[in-house]
Amino acid sequence: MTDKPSNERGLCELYANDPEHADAVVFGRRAQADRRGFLKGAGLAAVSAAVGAPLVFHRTFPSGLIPAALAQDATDFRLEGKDGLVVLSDRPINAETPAHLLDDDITPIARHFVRDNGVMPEAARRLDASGWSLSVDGEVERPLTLGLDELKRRFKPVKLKLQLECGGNGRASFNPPVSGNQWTVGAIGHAEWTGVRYADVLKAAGLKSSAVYTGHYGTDTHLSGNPDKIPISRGVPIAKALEAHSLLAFEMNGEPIPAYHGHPVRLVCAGWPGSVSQKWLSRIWVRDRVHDGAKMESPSYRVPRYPVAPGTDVPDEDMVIMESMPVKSIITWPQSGFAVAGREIELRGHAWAGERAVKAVDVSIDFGASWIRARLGAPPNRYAWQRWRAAIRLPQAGYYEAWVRATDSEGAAQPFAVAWNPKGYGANGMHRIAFTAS
Ligand SMILES: Nc1nc2c(c(=O)[nH]1)N[C@H]1C(S)=C(S)[C@@H](COP(=O)(O)O)O[C@H]1N2
Ligand SMILES: [Mo]
Repeated sequence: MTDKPSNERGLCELYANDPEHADAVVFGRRAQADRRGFLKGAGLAAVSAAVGAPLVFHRTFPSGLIPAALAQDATDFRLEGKDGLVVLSDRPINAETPAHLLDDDITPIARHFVRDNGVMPEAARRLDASGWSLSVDGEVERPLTLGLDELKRRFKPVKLKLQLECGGNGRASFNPPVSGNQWTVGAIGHAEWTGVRYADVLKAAGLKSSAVYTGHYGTDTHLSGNPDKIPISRGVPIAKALEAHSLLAFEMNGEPIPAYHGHPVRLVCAGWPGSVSQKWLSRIWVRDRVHDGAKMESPSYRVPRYPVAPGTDVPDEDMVIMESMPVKSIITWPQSGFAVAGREIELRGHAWAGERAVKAVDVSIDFGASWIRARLGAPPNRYAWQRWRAAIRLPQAGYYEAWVRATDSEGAAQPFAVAWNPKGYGANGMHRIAFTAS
């Protein structure tokens, strides 16, 4: 186990220049404080002094908890065209969105997280689709090669609001830490995608009865510069590809897909780890077996087939491919650190549940001792996130935390602390923010 999250160049530079700041960016101040034992065993008075206000629900404040007020990230890095995102790495580009910037129902392009495994293709950077084509081959009756105009002309356009979440979102909450980008809560976005159905394209090619899985390829290149190496090539079972919400998208929020997000065409196979939604899509290889492309192999995007104790070494053969992402929610208003004047506050945010729907959202302001049911909106379409709101009365002035917990259509609820796994996937512990009332 390593506590260095990544050996990618951007982070190395960051560590070389300012290791303390790098720790805060990469692990979050919460983990940083944890590792130093900063708040270990701190008494109530010390906690109150640290957050700058008395703890109203001090009787239910769990010992050893780091107050959410001290668990915020900061960074000086900026990504062009991305507004306020926290850059975890600049090569490859990995940037997440602070929770309060995810308040919109549709995430603006400037606020949608970016997760690259390799180097963005040059043509995409110039928004040049002239040389682009997509091939569909393998276990099909009629292999296809499609240009952009043909793709748009031949198949019916579909517009859907779809959540896209990185499998590693929330990894920073793992203890012991696991390697990889230390995403906190913001490797999630919810855009309106326009495209054609993956199913329609596969039907046009004619699936053979031997077709069981897809293999996706993009035009991005490997970080090493070696043209024989592929940064990522994942796939899905045929049933997921044929699902009516799986798209070959060419527009994001009504614009041609921007360079960062896969110009000119990407897949969106919602509800599953974001890695199956290939950007800069150039080839679909229909397979007669589970695809074995880059990052399909164990332990990438896999979780143990049985529960494991934190820190356990799990043999590769006991790791299974992650499919649906688990139920999750975030508080998008207020921003952590907000000062309320008065005794009333309306909290709001979004909730989503991978392949499932969200059935209920509950909020606590007393560290989980009691819960308040939030109002929950219906999703505009399947795989869209759902808006929740909760009007709360505060008993007195002081320091509060708001915790949020969503429950899905099968009754699965978010845990306080996530089940640990070796690669840090599917972390869905409750989101917490801090606020004070005066
Ligand atoms: N070609 C290609 N597609 C890719 C990736 C990549 O590195 N290359 N990253 C994947 C991962 S891990 C995620 S989480 C999503 C992120 O999509 P976004 O950058 O549009 O938010 O794209 C996926 N598709
Ligand atoms: Mo991802």
